[in-house]
Amino acid sequence: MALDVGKLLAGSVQYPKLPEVSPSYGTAGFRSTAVLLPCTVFRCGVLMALRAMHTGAATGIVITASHNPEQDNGVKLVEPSGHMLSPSWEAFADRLANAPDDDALAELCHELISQHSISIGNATVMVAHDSRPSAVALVAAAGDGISCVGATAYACGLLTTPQLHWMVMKCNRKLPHSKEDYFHTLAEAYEQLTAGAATPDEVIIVDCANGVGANALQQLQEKLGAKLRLKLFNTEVGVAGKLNADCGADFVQKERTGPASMTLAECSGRCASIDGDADRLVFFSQEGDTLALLDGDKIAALLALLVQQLLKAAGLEDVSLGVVQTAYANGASTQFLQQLPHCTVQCTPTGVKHLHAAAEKFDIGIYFEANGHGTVLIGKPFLEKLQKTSQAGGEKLQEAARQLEALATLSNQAVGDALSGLLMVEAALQLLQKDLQSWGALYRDLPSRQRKVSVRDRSVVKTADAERKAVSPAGLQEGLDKAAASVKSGRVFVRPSGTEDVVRVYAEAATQEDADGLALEAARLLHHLAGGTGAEV
Ligand code: G16
Repeated sequence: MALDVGKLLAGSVQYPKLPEVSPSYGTAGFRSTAVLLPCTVFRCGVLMALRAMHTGAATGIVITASHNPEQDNGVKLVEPSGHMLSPSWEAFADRLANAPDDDALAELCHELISQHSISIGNATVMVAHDSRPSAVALVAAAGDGISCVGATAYACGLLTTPQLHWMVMKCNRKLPHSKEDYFHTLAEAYEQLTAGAATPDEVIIVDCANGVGANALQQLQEKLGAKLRLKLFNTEVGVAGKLNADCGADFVQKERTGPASMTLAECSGRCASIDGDADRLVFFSQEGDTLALLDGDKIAALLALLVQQLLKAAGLEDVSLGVVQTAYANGASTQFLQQLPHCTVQCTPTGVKHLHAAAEKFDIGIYFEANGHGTVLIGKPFLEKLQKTSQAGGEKLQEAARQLEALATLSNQAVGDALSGLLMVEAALQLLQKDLQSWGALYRDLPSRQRKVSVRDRSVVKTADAERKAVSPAGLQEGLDKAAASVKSGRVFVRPSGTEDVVRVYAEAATQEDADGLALEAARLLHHLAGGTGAEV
């Protein structure tokens, strides 16, 4: 069948391309103020329909701007494997999003169709959305884009981002993949992994960012029953102005303070915080005046210890175990992981797509960004080995092998998932007999500081070496090196954000004062050399 150009163009005129808007595929898809997005989302519908036809499998779209403000929205694109859109298609996504509304759009589609020998025919794109008010219009735009090239949009409704990724992955593996199956699978795997361990006395307090994760956690709680008790805060889903407002994983991690709506007493329990689309997770507990933050780095360290304990018990220490981080990983966490036996530590650029690809190369790959985005990947060859172990050997060995299998089911194999992560952390704490204090004491974070700098055009800042070095503008890296060398244990880098129109600065040092000073100096330098806007930093 050929592409129906008339139908495509008739669809596209409903979502006109605004000349002043130049969308760019960033760290995790397209993101902007919601009112500017309908055209981009319509075209993402077209793209993911063609990707589904090309692969002969379902693809996915999630309408979400994650931790960003409520008035923003965005689109995350999901491969048939459940991973993020293949980077080899990103450039095309950009071209499609920026094409004018005329024959050029059809020509571009024809180029993609012929380049990949796509045969136009039936295909499915699964579409979900978070709780933003702009979701309805954008879901309709995606649906129109999907149907105008002849594919079917399967409306999955209000879901967490990782839930949709999981459903696409399971659907294409011809496994049960309903919303209900997701909760059932997680709860059952958690029960298997923790069988024999004492159920925690403590209630886990979860800050839900007033987002879709609140609904999802309620459903998960129903499945978990008394195995794990959750008390949910910030559950005003769909209430105007509440989403991510002074709460959620990004707020807690960046501001180093508990959510504004929670009392000090509530914040001093065993607390977790997720973000607006429930793909990030951090733990915290208020201790006197300070907030003990257990971020993605600490989660990776805890899960690495759990995996090592299970591998040892199963007699499988010869497998390759890797932990993948980004430049944002606290230097103390990297040092901690590097001294673990049989554990390789790797650094990639920011973005789950990079970490996931690197983690997949290990038998067991743990990846976490410091912001709490991550999961544990357990590869098929390893699982086959495990199944043999489960059938042979002594009782203890078999038990550990079964636990590793349960961990492989509990951890979302498609993408980082706050719900799955929460259960993995709780299971690890029980099996390693740790509480938040002893977990936090695994290593002591170096003091750090993050800042944002607005510049005229953030693309002038270019980086190399997994974003640890700035290669442009000229003189920036030399200035950063000099500043870092002037303080004890100083480390600093800058990188353009792929989700916000800012350049980010990260600095760490032996003291908080030095980390703050280093971040400020780097921000000033950046403002000066990269065309800073607004007041001098
Ligand atoms: C997204 C990505 C993350 C990334 C974050 C910030 O998270 O999925 O991998 O760390 O953006 O990226 P940047 O620093 O480029 O703005 P989320 O939770 O917003 O979808």
